[in-house]
Amino acid sequence: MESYYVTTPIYYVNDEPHLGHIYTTIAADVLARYQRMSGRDVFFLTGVDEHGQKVQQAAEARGIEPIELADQVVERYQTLWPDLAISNDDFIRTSSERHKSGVQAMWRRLENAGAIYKDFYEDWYCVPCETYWTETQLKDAERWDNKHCPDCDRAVEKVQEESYFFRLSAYQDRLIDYINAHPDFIAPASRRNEVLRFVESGLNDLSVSRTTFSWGVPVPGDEKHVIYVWIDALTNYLSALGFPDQELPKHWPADVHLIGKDILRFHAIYWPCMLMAADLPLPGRIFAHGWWTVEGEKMSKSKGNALRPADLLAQYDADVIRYFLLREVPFGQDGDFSFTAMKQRYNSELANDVGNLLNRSLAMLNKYRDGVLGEPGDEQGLDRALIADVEGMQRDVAAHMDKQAFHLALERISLVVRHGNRYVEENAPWALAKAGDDARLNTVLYHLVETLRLVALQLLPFMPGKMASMLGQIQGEALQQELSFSAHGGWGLLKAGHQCAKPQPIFPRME
Ligand code: ME8
Repeated sequence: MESYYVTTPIYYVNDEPHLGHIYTTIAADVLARYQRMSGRDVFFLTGVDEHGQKVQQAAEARGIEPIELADQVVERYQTLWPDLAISNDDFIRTSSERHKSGVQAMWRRLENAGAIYKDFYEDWYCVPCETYWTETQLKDAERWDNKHCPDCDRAVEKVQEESYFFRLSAYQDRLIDYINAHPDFIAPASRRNEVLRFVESGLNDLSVSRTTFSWGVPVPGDEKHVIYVWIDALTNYLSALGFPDQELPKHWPADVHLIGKDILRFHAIYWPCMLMAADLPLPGRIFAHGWWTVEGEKMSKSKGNALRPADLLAQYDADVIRYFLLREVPFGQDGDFSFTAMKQRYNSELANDVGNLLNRSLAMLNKYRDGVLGEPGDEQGLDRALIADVEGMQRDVAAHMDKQAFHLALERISLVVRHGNRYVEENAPWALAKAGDDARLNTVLYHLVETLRLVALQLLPFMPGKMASMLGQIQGEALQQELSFSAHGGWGLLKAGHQCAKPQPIFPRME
């Protein structure tokens, strides 16, 4: 079976889960579910990033050990993910032994390849961003005084210490060649160009160890040094698979690393160069999505306005949240979250379109046929157009999912739902019933139910709970088995004589 490996970033434990974290994880989950249904051997990884100065400081501020802080936040993530129907296959913690041995093995590989050397470091460090800046970079930044982080504008600290370095500069040309030879390696295209320009402007070697704090993985053989948190964090994608015990684990390389645009440089520059140095294959794609603002404002810890998943779940079903986040904003672009927009989309696309088609179709099937499908008669043009649209949807959704274009996939499914509602109007089953045209009525009801079933199958990765209940009303018992596109995606699976349930509204209108 073909492997499919999808990852989320590992989230820092110095913050609580918020909208941004659930966004990436939901997107990864939808991909994982879609690929499972496509028959691939999926490994879906998420987890937490526990090390580094930021976490150590956050723990100190609370008067607890870093590991206690990490345990508390891990608990939150681990109860949150099932609430959002996240089907991750593993959850990696960077404080775990399996991860630490993976990181140390990676370090040794880089060292053996001659990609690491010891020197002195004198530079500027931004603690919140965990980023080192050179004088030149600071001078280029907006502030004239040269003492503020070009990314977050907070004060940077001057640091001078003994440090190990990774020869990032040595991989610059290879990385440029690789990106040029693999146009889909970094997505969306605008991000790819941004990375290319950055790499072409020249890469400096990277300081990859610290002696100023201890909460991290020690450098093998030189324990007063802690491995830089990004070398540590990025290696999670391999350590979770059993690296180094399994030299090339079966799911490596990853098919796609989903990340937010804030951490693009680490994933699209540092990580590929590390892998080249370690002589390991590179991931298939790094997809950087955009950022959410909430009701027009940037979420920030200082403002305390981060949207908490619990506040969302108090008002909306997990499936509706999943649908909205992936439908509202083209994946890759920035967007704004608002409760008004969410309610509008819910009412128009889920209640009025999907819910309505399901309710009216099953209601008519129950009214005219006691819920039992009749033998469909000769196909007419309207029927053939509907089937063609359903089959076109399946092909188009597959193509969109290959590109992580969730919004386009959902839009395409929406077209079929609206087509279904139009088909009801055009065929007016109530008139056929009145006229006693049994053959045509059977055909129309059959086409409606098959359309609904195949729409639900496409929507299943997005809204697993709601669609299971939709399919349950249509298919009943048959739902007990694992659904796949190859076994259940063909038109005509339901046979005459099949009993459907009475309609149960799955998307009641919100006032
Ligand atoms: O960066 N909109 O962890 P982190 C959309 N530990 N997505 C957002 C967001 C927003 N406003 N805010 C955050 C780290 N995110 C590192 C990663 S990976 C080897 C190490 C999401 O807890 C987005 O996916 O700061 C972003 O990349 C991630 O949260 C950052 O999470």
